[in-house]
Amino acid sequence: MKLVIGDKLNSSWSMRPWVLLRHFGIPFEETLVRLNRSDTKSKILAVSPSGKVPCLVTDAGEAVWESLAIVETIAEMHPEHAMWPRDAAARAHARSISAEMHAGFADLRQNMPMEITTRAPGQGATSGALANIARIEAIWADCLAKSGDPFLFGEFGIADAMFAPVVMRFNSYAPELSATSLDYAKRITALPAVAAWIDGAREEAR
Ligand SMILES: N[C@@H](CCC(=O)N[C@@H](CS)C(=O)NCC(=O)O)C(=O)O
Repeated sequence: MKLVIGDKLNSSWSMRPWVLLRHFGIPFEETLVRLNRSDTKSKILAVSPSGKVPCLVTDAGEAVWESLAIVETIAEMHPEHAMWPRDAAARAHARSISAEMHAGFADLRQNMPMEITTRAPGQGATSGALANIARIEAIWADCLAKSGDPFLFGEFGIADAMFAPVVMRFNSYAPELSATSLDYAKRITALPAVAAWIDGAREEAR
């Protein structure tokens, strides 16, 4: 199975399935397409009909695109791992917040882009971005209160992978956060799979 991704420095969508596969120790081949180059589009279109990364290419040669569809497919291929919570109500909740992340938070994305090595506290703190952050903090606080830590639904899973790039944004732009959010962000940053992605991004920045 092959995962086609963009630059680790700033391809927030690519980070999600990559971290998920890496965390659960699922073997995959990585193909990295450098973004914003003259040949970027043609290279991506050679595998991904949407012209976007990430794109998963299964062993049967089927392309799966859109990060949420990719993580759903990975979960279906590996039922031995609880990538979604086993409990039906928790699973519905995890799916809701993952879909909310996938479809929303445009102000945060636009004003605080994922640039892993950037440290610019206070930058991008528009009212729209701060409203998005308030909603994200409410989601995290609710999930963590119910799960009792360390991750949104107890063990690390798809919902956490969906929010991992948000943590990278928080690390860069340091918005004011609750202690609960800061602790969760620290746990995500320290997760070996996330640390490996960050290392890859730092390599790219050299
Ligand atoms: N909704 C898509 C977004 C994918 C996306 O916007 N990918 C960006 C990189 S992070 C991309 O492929 N950009 C290259 C281009 O548009 O040429 C997903 O969830 O996968």
